[in-house]
Amino acid sequence: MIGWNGLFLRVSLSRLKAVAEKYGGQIAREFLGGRGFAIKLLWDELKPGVDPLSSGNKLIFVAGPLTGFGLPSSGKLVVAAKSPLTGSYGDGNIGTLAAVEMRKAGYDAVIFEGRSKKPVVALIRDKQMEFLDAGDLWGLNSFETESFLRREYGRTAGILCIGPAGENLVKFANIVCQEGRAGGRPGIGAVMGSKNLKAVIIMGSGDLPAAYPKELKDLGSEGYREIMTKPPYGFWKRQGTMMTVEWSQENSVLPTRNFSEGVFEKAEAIGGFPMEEAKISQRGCPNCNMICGNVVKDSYGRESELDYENVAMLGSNIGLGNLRRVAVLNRVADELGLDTISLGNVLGFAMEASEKGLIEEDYSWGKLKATRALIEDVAYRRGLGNMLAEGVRLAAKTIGGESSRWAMHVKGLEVTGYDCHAAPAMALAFATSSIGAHHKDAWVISWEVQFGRESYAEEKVDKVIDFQRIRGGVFEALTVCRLPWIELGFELEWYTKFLRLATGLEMTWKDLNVISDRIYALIRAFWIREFGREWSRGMDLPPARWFEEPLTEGPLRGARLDRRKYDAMLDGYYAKRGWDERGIPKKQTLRNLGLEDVINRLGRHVELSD
Ligand code: PTT
Ligand code: SF4
Repeated sequence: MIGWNGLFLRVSLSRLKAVAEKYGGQIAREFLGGRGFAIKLLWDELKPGVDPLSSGNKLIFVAGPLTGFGLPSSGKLVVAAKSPLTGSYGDGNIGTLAAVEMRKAGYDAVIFEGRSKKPVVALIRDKQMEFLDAGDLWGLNSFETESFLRREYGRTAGILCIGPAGENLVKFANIVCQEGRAGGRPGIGAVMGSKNLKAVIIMGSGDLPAAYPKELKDLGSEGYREIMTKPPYGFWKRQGTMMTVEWSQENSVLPTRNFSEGVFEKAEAIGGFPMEEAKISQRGCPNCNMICGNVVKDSYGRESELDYENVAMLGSNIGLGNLRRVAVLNRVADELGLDTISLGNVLGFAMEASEKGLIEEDYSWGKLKATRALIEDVAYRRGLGNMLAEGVRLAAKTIGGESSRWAMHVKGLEVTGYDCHAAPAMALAFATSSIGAHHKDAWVISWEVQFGRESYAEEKVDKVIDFQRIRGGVFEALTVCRLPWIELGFELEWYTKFLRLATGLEMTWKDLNVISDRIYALIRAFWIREFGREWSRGMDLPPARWFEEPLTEGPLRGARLDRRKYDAMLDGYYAKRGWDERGIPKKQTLRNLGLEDVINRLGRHVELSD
């Protein structure tokens, strides 16, 4: 096995011990890395029904076979665990030096098990492992924690940490690094907090093994040059994902006031162009020459790194039309270690509940001071904040009434920044994504706008699956950034070439798609195992609001999803995936994907179709 290190580091936080563990080439060939390894480990090792915030859950940091080589946008890491927000498989993809350092330290993954009695920092320095007392760090925000550790370990150490939200087990707490990279939307930061693990520092000094090192290096350099020749490169460097604000507004998909509308009257004030005026610098992930983190000064003069999702969810979705104020909320979310997307959802939900008189507290749309205070209440679990800290699904259960109709989530994970009243394919993508409502697996909205919004044609189902294979499967398993491909048109063939030179394996995209389908089927099996007889195809539905309440503003006024046509689309989706009418993989499908062992184990929880 070359390209992979062939080693996992298994860390017991209960015993404060770590062992390096070899793994075989078969898992590498069948699951590649990243999300593939994460689901394989969680499926094999977690007890079904384990409480995600108990010591029985495992927190996995895992890279892919391209991570750490000098290849375009390859400094990313998958962070995964059973999610406390959804109750099933959860992960995120974070740009971090820790990805590169972990691979140079000789590991492809670090698996944290158990729970430390006291707060600790795990320090991995090549093959040495230490546990540092984190008593003084507990309670600090993520920026303070990182800067404290950097003073000791320097600029090049890989550092991942949690803020107070992770410590307080907020169900959508994430992991933060480099003052603005953040990942693990489905509460992976809360899992880290439940283990009393405040931060992880990784420093590696080894060389990564490659099948053809010189050729790989040369092709990497060529790839970097190629990226710079792509026509959208210049504009991308100026705006990054922020260009999407104007696009979403033009196409009536900008989430507005808790996804009740797709256009926002103050969109112009929070878009890519005002961002350019406010921009003071740019940051990004390691090994990337198209860095896209736009740093602006917020209303208080503090730095805040903006991406589209942050602005859509903490701007239009809560009725806030001032970029520097949005930047205030984004900065606070980063410091506290809260996922901005779920946060924007629970805030929008609370504002709507307040407007409708379902809660006593007065939270009007778009008020900076009150919203900021509410965000802190969420992180510290005070008052209404404590209820919102459970995520929008549970908050709606608590409030009751009709509120679950406009609690914007799928399977418990809050919807990301695209309104789908008039976007059936994107709604299907959210509904069938492997972790709940995230666009990462299949961002089909831009394609759908060109194809035609009204249609529920088979091509849409094909496109969702196609994207899930490429993005949710291959990019997440390789753990490289998908933005060079999707935003600049950096061709997919580069990745099969990189993989061959790194690992010696000749794989076509057809081969990679099979790996992808295996990963997707295993993640689905994990969901079914966790929910057992409670599982139903109703879990693959987008939020009720998109079916029931038409848009009242903008060019698509009157639009809403059609339930009957959506159901037909979902049937088509299941059939193409080889899943039955409940959305459960059939025995033959599992066999075809080399997942025979899953048949028996899953069969104990639900009846499987042939
Ligand atoms: C990702 C999700 C996104 S998706 C954004 S903005 W985006 C939000 N960013 C947050 C943030 O910032 N602070 C915070 N406290 N919470 C945040 N939550 C939200 O998290 C991110 C980039 C982006 S910016 C995107 S689309 C792409 N995502 C990729 C992916 O998922 N896979 C992949 N192979 N490549 C990707 N490239 C791009 O990476 P999650 P990052 Mg992210 C301030 O974490 O859980 O996956 O959710 O990690 O390093 O910040 O890079 O318009
Ligand atoms: Fe990170 Fe952006 Fe570069 Fe992707 S394009 S690797 S998200 S800086």
